[in-house]
Amino acid sequence: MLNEGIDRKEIMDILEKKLSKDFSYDSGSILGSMCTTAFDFGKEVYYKYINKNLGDPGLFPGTTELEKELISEIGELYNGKNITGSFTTGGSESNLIAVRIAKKLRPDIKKPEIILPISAHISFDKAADLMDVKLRKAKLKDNFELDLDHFKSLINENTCGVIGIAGTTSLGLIDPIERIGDLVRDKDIFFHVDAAFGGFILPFLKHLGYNHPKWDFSVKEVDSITADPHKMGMGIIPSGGIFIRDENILQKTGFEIPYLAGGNFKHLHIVGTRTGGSVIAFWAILKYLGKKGFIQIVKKCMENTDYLVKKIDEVEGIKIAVKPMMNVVGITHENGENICRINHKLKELNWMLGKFDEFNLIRAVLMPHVKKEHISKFIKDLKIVLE
Ligand code: 0PR
Repeated sequence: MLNEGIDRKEIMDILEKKLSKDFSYDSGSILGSMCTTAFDFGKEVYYKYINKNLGDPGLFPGTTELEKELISEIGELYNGKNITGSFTTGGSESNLIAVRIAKKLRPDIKKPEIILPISAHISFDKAADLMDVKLRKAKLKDNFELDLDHFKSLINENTCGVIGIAGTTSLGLIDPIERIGDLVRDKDIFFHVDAAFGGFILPFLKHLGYNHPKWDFSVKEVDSITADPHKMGMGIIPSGGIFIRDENILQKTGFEIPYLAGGNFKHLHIVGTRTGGSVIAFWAILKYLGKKGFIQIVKKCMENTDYLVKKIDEVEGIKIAVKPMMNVVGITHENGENICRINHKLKELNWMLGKFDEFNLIRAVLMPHVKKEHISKFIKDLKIVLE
């Protein structure tokens, strides 16, 4: 029942008590999340501009301009020119938007199909379910690489879109984006890259000497990219992004909203009212950290990734599933035994990792909040659990 109102202090005490059940990033317990603590300065900016609503851009032309500027700047980071797009609630919304665009651009296909790797995120299943699109999933090889021959064999006259992933949810791997591009060259098939996780690490890994394959707008067949500030961008939860090459997509496929106080406009979103605060916060985070700041953060994450890999190598009976391409480490049994069974024991010791039964692995994500001492402690507990 709603009461007569209680004072702030009491409310804060109640909240502290209730929320003490939550896991915290800085405890190191959260070893399997793709989110992290937002960058401090971003929080300050977010709080200041928390009332901005990009769902009615005519009322907030300043915020709208800032969003455009940010999209274009990130588009350049992804080797694109005049890239358009928008900030979303996260990777799921961005992927839903991409599937919808792929479908809308091909009204001639009565039973539209999308080809994607089996390792793709569940948001594509949601999109397919909601939009009545059929997904055709390509197999992976034993080394978790996409089986491109199988992928190719799934393309047919009903294909309206193909998906590649730059930073898979389970292992942080990058699909052969250029080779997928070859398969759809000069075909009227929309090519979307899901870099929800990879989008704010891959551009900086390059500067640390990692020689990863091309995954962005430098592959000229790539039509759109998902990249999430609330993952490796250290942005406010929730904030995702969709980046689109063709500036006419909005005109061609957007929803028109004619009655708003700020005036008529078109958008691609699932949601209506939309946070401007987290977009402004991300603008501030990118400006503040710059390339140099991000490279520093990414460098630490990769040092910790290498440290975990080295420590796993020293533990008998287990191994890494595959050499990491970014800060995601899959751990599996050396002899093929079920590793997922130990996950609940790790949870009892407060270690929260991801678990992927279909690939027989548990997943650690070395986000900026994970420190070397957390990894050492984790390895100790892992040894105990394995015994
Ligand atoms: N695309 C990829 C490649 C993803 O890994 C994810 C989410 C998404 C899209 C969807 O993003 P949103 O969750 O922003 O809609 N990957 C994580 C996952 O499902 C999300 C996550 C985040 C999971 C924090 C756990 C966690 O603690 O594993």
